Amino acid sequence: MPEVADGTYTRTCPLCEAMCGLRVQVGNGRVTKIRPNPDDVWSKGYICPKGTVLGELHHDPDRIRTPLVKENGAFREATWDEAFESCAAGLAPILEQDGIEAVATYIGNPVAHNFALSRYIPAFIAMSRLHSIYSAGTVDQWPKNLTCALMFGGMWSIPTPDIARTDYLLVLGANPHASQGSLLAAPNVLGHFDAIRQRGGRVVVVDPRRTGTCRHASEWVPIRPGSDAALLLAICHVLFDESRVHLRALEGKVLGVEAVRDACQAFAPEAVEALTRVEASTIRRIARELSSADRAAVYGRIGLCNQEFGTLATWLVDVLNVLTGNLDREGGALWSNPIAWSFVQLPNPEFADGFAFHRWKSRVRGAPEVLGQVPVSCLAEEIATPGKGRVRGLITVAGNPALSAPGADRLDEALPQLDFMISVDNWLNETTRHADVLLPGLSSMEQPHYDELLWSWAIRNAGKYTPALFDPGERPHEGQILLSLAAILQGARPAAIDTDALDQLFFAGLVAGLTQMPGSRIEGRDPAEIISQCGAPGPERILDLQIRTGPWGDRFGRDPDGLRLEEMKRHPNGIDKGALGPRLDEVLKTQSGKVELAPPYILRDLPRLRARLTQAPPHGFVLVSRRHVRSNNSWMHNVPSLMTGKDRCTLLMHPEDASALGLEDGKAARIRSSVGSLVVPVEISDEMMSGVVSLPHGWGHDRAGARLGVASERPGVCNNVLAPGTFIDVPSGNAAVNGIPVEIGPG
Ligand SMILES: Nc1nc2c(c(=O)[nH]1)N[C@H]1C(S)=C(S)[C@@H](COP(=O)(O)OP(=O)(O)OC[C@H]3O[C@@H](n4cnc5c(=O)[nH]c(N)nc54)[C@H](O)[C@@H]3O)O[C@H]1N2
Ligand SMILES: Nc1nc2c(c(=O)[nH]1)N[C@H]1C(S)=C(S)[C@@H](COP(=O)(O)OP(=O)(O)OC[C@H]3O[C@@H](n4cnc5c(=O)[nH]c(N)nc54)[C@H](O)[C@@H]3O)O[C@H]1N2
Ligand code: SF4
Ligand SMILES: [Mo]
Repeated sequence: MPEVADGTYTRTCPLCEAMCGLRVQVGNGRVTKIRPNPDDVWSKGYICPKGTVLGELHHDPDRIRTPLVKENGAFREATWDEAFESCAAGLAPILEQDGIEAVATYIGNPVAHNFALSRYIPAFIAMSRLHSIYSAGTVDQWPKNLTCALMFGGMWSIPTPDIARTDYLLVLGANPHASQGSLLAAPNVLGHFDAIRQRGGRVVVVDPRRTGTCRHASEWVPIRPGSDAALLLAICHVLFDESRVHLRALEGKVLGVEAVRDACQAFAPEAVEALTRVEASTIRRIARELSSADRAAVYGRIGLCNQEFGTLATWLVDVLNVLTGNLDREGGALWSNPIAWSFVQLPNPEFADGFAFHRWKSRVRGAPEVLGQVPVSCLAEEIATPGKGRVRGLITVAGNPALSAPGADRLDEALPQLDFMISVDNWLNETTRHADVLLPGLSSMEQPHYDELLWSWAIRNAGKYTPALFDPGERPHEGQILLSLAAILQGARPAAIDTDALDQLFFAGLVAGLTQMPGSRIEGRDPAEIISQCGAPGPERILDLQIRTGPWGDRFGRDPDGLRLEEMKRHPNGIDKGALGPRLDEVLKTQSGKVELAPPYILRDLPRLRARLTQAPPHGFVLVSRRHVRSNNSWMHNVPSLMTGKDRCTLLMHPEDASALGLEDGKAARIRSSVGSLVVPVEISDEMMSGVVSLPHGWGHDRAGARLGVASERPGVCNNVLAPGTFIDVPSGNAAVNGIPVEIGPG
């Protein structure tokens, strides 16, 4: 008997920030087809090729459904009780001898997309008392977190470009043609770019590669990787020089305008030409266009963050939005106000007295802590270097750092040196093959869906709930897995763990915190009274709380017509509360109560950039990364229908560069950096600017012991073998996986 009745079901795709609405057809207990949902209030029928493969992911014969425990070097299937007993037995000697300090966790990207993980990762961190925390964040948005912390007072107070209403959009280091938008949640981003042009506006894309996004833009501006901060400072320079700074409604709400004026003195357009390879006249023109447009927004993403001057470049995006008076303004950059708030919006008690960095340093390299983390590239040496404080135990949660971290091969060599490793993951892959215990979560279709984090930078104030489609039976959701692991880390015996009781403890703390939080929508209420109105433990109860205490919530009876989860459930196509509006006063949490345009910590990095202006531009090639719409970081290459067509793991190179090196299209080249070397087929294309080559990230599926039948047939190579772990953006510690100096020759 099929467990699900034949029919068509409404769902939200959990794979990326576009959060598209889907219609899933089920026959005989299997997904037979997935189409876009035209009635979805948010995505209105938009979808990309990945949205159609959720069935393939769910039915993937390689997806792990039963816990695996390693015995004598080989995995065997185990019961959940056995698996947790193994976790406790494996961690016990480490905890007894060296304490919790010797156990680290690595938190991967899907945590942000998974219904249960996103709502229980805070509980896991708090209850386990783990403090050695690594994450994909330090190869991603750490510079943005840093600049938002200092400028606006919240590391996740990230303004989103209002692409639906702007007239002028300056895009740097983002390729929504592949990514579908990042720190910018919007379905059909490129459709918005087209619409901007159709209404007479302009879209300018700054990128060393003429990406698919450029086909939807008015102009492509090629730039030398890593030099965007100089370009943006030169734009600021022109704004000051030509009296084009107009704060508009921000007048009186901003500190540090003069300091920015001083900072960009040395960066006249002519002074940055050689470094950026962008002509001074182009820079002046962009500055004039940006400041004359009625409504304009600057938007930067991974190409800005994952580079040597990630913090400066990321900071300057919002500096320009302020100097042109477009921050917190319709058609500029605005903060969303989602139906269900996210945990990341809660005040962080660690920084109650303001943000402090470098509070401690990593043991081996001495890398300073920033926002509670050191670069993920430190993890390999922290495991491999003997001595007091060595990382002996590791818990990975939905992450594949053996491919995604810079210096990936070093980590791959270090992981077997751990005394014990646990992975919470749905596949046996390059990372999890090293685990001693693999604890699988549910598939996205075996659990409800409602994005926890991503609505925080959505282009509309909205929300969407999807119930589970397939019954997971007795298998625990990842919240229960994490709570069990937290208890084990605190010394509990697995047989004695009651995850509902732990859930209750976490939830009660959350409610109590909200009742005491000034300005919260249940401030001053009795926590017991609130909890009595909530349902059973689980991620849905947390979501219900997030909705009911959100801007449109029922405030537990205070606003009887307000929203609650029950009401969301009656609207499977989502609820839309309209376009974004100004809310700076609500968002701003700096100590000064103003936007801090020139935080000293950020300005301190300027001399490092200024030095580059007078240095001779480096010779040789630099490597950047790319994404493809049919991949998702490292973990969707096992989906047969996404793997058809020509090889995608190629080294993109300009025709003149290829002919100078005597390389032919489709033939192998050897690419070397200071830390590694790879052989990879060349793909010649004039979409690359000369001197820059590009490899996709997330490949290299040829490792023994992984169980990825489809991916291993076309493994590709891991570009992070070439990424030196010490090549970082200094203020944030974020990895510079773009702009890596490389040498290239025949393969
Ligand atoms: N060179 C280079 N390196 C990069 C980047 C780059 O552009 N260039 N990009 C960086 C960025 S932005 C990111 S975000 C990171 C990503 O780095 P990671 O988060 O480490 O890697 P992913 O490839 O996203 O791996 C996701 C893991 O989660 C598992 N998984 C998938 N779905 C689920 C689920 O529902 N539950 C559980 N428990 N597990 C699940 C997968 O099997 C896989 O093991 O990579 C970074 N690394
Ligand atoms: N299909 C698909 N979608 C995804 C992902 C995926 O792997 N596949 N990953 C998801 C994740 S985790 C993230 S973080 C987002 C990322 O989303 P995006 O930021 O849009 O990421 P990319 O598509 O890698 O585009 C980055 C662009 O930066 C350019 N670039 C590199 N170096 C520089 C530089 O120094 N300066 C400038 N100006 N540009 C530079 C690259 O050439 C590339 O075109 O995508 C998400 N969405
Ligand atoms: S753009 Fe594609 S992967 Fe992203 S949510 Fe939509 S269908 Fe899913
Ligand atoms: Mo990412």
